[in-house]
Amino acid sequence: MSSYSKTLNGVFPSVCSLDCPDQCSLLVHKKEGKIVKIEGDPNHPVTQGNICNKVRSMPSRLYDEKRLEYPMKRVGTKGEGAFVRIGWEEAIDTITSRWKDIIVKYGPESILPYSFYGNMGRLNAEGMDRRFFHKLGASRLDRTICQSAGTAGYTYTMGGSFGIDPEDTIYSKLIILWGINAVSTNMHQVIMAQKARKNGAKIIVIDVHKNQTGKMADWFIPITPGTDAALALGIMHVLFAENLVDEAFLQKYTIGHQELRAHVEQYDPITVAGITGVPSDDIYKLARMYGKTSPAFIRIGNGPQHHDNGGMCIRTISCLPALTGQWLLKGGGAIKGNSGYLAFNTGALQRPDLLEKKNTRSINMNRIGSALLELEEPIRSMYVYGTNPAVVAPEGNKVRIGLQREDLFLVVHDLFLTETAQYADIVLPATSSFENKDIYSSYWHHYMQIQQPVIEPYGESKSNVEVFRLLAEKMGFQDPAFMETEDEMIEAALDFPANPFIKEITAESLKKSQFIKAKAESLFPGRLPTPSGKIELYSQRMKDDGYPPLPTYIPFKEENNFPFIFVPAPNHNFLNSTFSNNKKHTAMEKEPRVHINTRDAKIKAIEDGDLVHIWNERGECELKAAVGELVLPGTVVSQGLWADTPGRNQLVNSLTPDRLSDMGGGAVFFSGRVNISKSKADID
Ligand SMILES: Nc1nc2c(c(=O)[nH]1)N[C@H]1C(S)=C(S)[C@@H](COP(=O)(O)OP(=O)(O)OC[C@H]3O[C@@H](n4cnc5c(=O)[nH]c(N)nc54)[C@H](O)[C@@H]3O)O[C@H]1N2
Ligand SMILES: Nc1nc2c(c(=O)[nH]1)N[C@H]1C(S)=C(S)[C@@H](COP(=O)(O)OP(=O)(O)OC[C@H]3O[C@@H](n4cnc5c(=O)[nH]c(N)nc54)[C@H](O)[C@@H]3O)O[C@H]1N2
Ligand SMILES: [Mo]
Repeated sequence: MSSYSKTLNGVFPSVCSLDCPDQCSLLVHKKEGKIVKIEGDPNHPVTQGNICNKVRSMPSRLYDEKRLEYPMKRVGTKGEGAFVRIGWEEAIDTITSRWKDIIVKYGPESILPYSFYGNMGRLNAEGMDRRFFHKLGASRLDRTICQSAGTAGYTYTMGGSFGIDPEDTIYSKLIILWGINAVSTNMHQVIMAQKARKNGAKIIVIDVHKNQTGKMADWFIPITPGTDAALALGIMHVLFAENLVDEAFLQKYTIGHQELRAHVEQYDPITVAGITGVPSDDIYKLARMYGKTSPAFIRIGNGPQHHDNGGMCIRTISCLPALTGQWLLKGGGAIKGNSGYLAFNTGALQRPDLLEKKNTRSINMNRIGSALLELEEPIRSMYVYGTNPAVVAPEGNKVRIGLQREDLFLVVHDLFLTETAQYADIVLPATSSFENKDIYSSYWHHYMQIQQPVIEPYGESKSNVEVFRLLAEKMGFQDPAFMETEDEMIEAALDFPANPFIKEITAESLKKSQFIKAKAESLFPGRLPTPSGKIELYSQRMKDDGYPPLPTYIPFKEENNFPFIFVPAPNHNFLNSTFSNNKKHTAMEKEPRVHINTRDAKIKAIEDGDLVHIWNERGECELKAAVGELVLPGTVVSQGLWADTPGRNQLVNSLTPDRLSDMGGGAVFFSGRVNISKSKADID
């Protein structure tokens, strides 16, 4: 049991556990033992006292009447959602005895852990759970739903998740928010961009949707989905053609610039305009602005990499700062992800050595529907925690049919009876992060933070760490790894001489300071973790892996002939599907809508506010039409992963494909095509 603060009233330092780059430092106000208010910590150099609406309203989620209080077992048919209360002992007994049975009959690989970062705490998201499933010998899960395509692409160019310090972006003179809805998803980047703007910087947003972020830009550039690599190559074409490149930087810190110069000749602005929908004059203007303004900063978002060609797209965009030598300037360069600076000892935390069979099968989480339905060696049991695949995973209809399999023993551990939990045989109640001890490392800023438990566990809920300890004990696992306390796990994770940047970050120093910055050095001069040690404009490693070695535009995979590319992006007031079941948050977000261009709406006889059907061969859903000029013709955009609502089909992921992106086994949520009609009768 982790001990929590017994002080009933007061203000406690805390961390936001949500899967968000900002990873805010919080001050939690407690009254009579309950959290009554959450605000941003004014002392944290990035948070600076500002937090989003979602987390300011978090107390209403923590004490939502629907919050799970005790374990339950299914009594009705699968998916019906009928459960009765049981005790923890029965729950743990049932799970372990079913698993022992399954292991004897079918082997441990017929059990699959299925998790993501509903809580970013390292011990709870990827600590004791990993140890447990390694020891069990369960199938491994390829956790690729979020940023893996882009990370793979960025890594080919830059060697790892290393960009610039976001705190330096206040010095930028040109800021390109590229495929990131930062107003909603990275608000502190926007605050810094606005500071830079006060000092004369211009903000450019490149997106398929003029959302809140596009609206605050000095220049919004709409683009056809999945064509950003072509735009980046068009910029490179102009930079080389007009001698706007930094030859000295290219010579010293990159390889392949001569090959790149010849290669981008084919991407002239007229050709690129034809691919991207960005007028050639704008491509010239953008390239010249980028070539002539220093320091220039590109914040690379997640949108462009959720595509068939997402890896190559990010690989291509990440070549740009090198062309004009931006990396040498404070506030120049790019950020795709920065988790490299806070790398910790995953070996000690996750203990992969406990997995005996080294060639244990691995299942890509993006293909969970197909995996549940089609694997020759079936998944007989799945244990879901920190994620809600019935809503967030692609090919949603397949996922739900898979979850409904009578012969699948499904356990779900969550704070709520999520859409996924509705299909469970056993439901376990989870503590919120405010009830746990954990450490947090951001994938955008450079701070590591500690969470000390602020409140007592809600009802009978338990943390992921605690549940896996109980499961280990009942499975008879003797390894001391399963008896470690949270403090010991933190010490093990932070003991990592391989990353000198975190040398001064220890369990002790974190307890004292709450957050500590990685002692990162600037990337240049220095050796990058690429094979050559330089920025790889030409990548031999890509060639060896079967990709074009130079940045290249690759069109989408062919699918159906439906007229629209469908981009079901996140919204402002939810965090993926989290908050979609909390009244306060849904009230702020109102209702799910699909943005469609006026021209397309006219052809389809759709008016603003109409309830429209969206469909393809994978599924259908219905959303309210928002008609206007916020998206280009041929593209439709929805926002948010909405909870199931009786009488409405709002499952946007029933339409998304579960094929994998070009790199990293990533998800391609935004590369599917759909048709739209005003009434359901028009579908046939
Ligand atoms: N409020 C809120 N914040 C969040 C989340 C949330 O759900 N809600 N989710 C969190 C998580 S897990 C993540 S990964 C991040 C994601 O946050 P972001 O990095 O912002 O990524 P997305 O919101 O997926 O997409 C960003 C933008 O890409 C656009 N887009 C889609 N396809 C393309 C394309 O081909 N080209 C270009 N240029 N733009 C394109 C979309 O319209 C969208 O505006 O946010 C985190 N923060
Ligand atoms: N159409 C479409 N689909 C998408 C995306 C998109 O942009 N469009 N974005 C994708 C991306 S980038 C991501 S990252 C995924 C994210 O998808 P998920 O990882 O599924 O994220 P959430 O929907 O927030 O669900 C997290 C769940 O974890 C639970 N949880 C929180 N803390 C704990 C804990 O400590 N223990 C346990 N056991 N449970 C906990 C929450 O209650 C919640 O139900 O969605 C992907 N799906
Ligand atoms: Mo994500």
